[in-house]
Amino acid sequence: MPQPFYITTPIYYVNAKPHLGHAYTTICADVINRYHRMVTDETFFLTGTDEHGDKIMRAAKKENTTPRAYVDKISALFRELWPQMNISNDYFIRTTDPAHGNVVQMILQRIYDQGDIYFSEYEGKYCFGCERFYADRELVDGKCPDHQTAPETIKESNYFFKMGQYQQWLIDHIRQHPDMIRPERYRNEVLAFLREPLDDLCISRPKSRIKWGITLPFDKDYVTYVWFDALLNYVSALGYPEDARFDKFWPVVQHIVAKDILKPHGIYWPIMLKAAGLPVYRHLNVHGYWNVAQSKMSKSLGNVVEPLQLKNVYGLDAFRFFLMREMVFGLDANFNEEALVQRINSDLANDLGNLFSRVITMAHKYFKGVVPQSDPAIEAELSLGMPERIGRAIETYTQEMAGFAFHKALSAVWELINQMNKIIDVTAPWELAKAKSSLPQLQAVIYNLLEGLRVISGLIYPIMPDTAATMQKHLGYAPDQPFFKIETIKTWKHLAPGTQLPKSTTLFPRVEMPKAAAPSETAPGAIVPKIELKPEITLEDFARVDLRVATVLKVEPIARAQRLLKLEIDLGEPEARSLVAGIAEHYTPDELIGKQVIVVANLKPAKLMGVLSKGMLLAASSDSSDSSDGSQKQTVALTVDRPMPPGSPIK
Ligand code: ME8
Repeated sequence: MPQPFYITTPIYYVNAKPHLGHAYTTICADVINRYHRMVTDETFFLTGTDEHGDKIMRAAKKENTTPRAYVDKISALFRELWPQMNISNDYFIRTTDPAHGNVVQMILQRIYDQGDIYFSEYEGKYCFGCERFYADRELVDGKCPDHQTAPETIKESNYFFKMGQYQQWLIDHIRQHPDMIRPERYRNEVLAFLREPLDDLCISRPKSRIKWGITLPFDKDYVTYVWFDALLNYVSALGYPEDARFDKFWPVVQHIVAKDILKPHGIYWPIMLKAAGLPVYRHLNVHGYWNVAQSKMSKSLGNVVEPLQLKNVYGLDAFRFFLMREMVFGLDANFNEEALVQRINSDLANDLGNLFSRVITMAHKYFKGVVPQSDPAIEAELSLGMPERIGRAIETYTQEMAGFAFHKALSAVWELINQMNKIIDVTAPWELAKAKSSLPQLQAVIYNLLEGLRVISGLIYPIMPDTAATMQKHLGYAPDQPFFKIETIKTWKHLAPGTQLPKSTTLFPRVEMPKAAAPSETAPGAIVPKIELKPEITLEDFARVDLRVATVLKVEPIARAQRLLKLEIDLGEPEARSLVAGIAEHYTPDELIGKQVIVVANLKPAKLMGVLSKGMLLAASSDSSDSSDGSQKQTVALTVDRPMPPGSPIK
């Protein structure tokens, strides 16, 4: 039974062009929306533009144009950008839509009629940038903390919303719904705000000062405060009050915002909903800032990265992937082109791209591009463990996606990719292809790898929809039968033997860092080694790896695995351990017996080609997993330079 799912982005101000921050939030919403479609939810995805208020009026004036012409122009920039970024929104709302204005007036009237709005004279410090009054305690050195300008003192009569009377109700509501605002740090931040008495909210602006807004239904000389107008877009976009979409989607609404607008969404908005007699949203998902060169990236500071420009340089999917993989949802992240290039080369070109082209190329080389049959008995003998590996990846992926931990969901997929690259190294299909007798093994290995690619193509779909479609096309699925439903992705052996695969393609070419942004200067003529380091780890991460000295007692070859040796090692334990190492091409058994080697002693035991391996031997290799025939590699086992008792820890 499909469940409804409703996701919103903030509606963006039209006082400047779209930038990276807007793109990030909107891509997050798109990813989560596509994910929910994947798990067969019926989804509604809303974005739009916030077009009223003083800020916009001043921006229009600066351009010598009318507010109407100005908002039409900038709103169109947002609306036209989203399809180019594969944003799958169902609706694009503008606060200047007449239907939206009607809903705002209806709700204002309702709250006014029940006595929650009053009229009063007020003198206060007003920041024109924020379009709001500031209490003295909120100012930093007498200045607005966001704009670093001194607010102006203004005195006027205005309408106020009795927010203070709902303060205790809101505290109780947040406590009773622990995951209403997430991640938890933002929930705590809202509760901290609520420890101070909540002032009533000034919700009007006299038309003598600002005309560009929605007129108060109970006083034609005033327009409503821009936040009162803006927040209600989430309700009006569903066709409230008549439309059935409201009844279906409102009860499950989730918002995504950055931390800059936590207060209006975490405090004003639930109280407005309560006063209007509408249910409070289910989740407010709050992310951090993208910082460019260490400072908040924003319109006013001018250090804005043009998202479209980077998408054109590096490709849309690579750009979407980078944003989702690099930022931990909820925390700030630094944006720099170098990190983007590094992720493209290591995660996309090297790990995923290389796996894809190796497997498809081998399917063509050994089976003329026809998906081979795979015998379950042979799969058991080889202990490739693909259904289990896939099951684990999907379980972690679904759990992390549902909780907005996109980077962790992607890590789970990349773990599967790395395991599959390892399977190629260990099973060495090019060796299996040498003897007719190992044809069933070759078929099983290639089929299992193709199935793994099929699953990966499904799982990356929310983040990289175009790449997912390309992969599926190259796995022989017709363009009109892509499968992006989790049930299909999970169906083991969905890929039919006998399917003809199109020729291979390069998913992600390696990219070079643009010259001007190169990280450091090197002396002329110096040889620059091309190494890519894995992401940084902490000392604690490293301390989890138990490295020990072991003495090799016995070595045997493994049938049908020309690259593997079975070792028995003394680790100082009561019994010898068995361990499988991919070094048969580099050592004879005799060379290894008696040698002291270094092993990862606490690695989870795994079966390789039917042999249980309890630990991993460390070896230095002259090349990573780049070569598809594996013949160029130099591999040497790590050892100690003086004899040590077996089991000695490496610290
Ligand atoms: O606040 N990093 O509009 P806005 C990450 N109209 N995200 C960022 C970002 C950054 N450096 N900069 C902006 C408004 N964003 C109101 C909203 S909603 C009823 C009204 C994203 O154009 C992020 O989502 O200033 C942030 O919350 C939003 O843009 C602010 O957009």
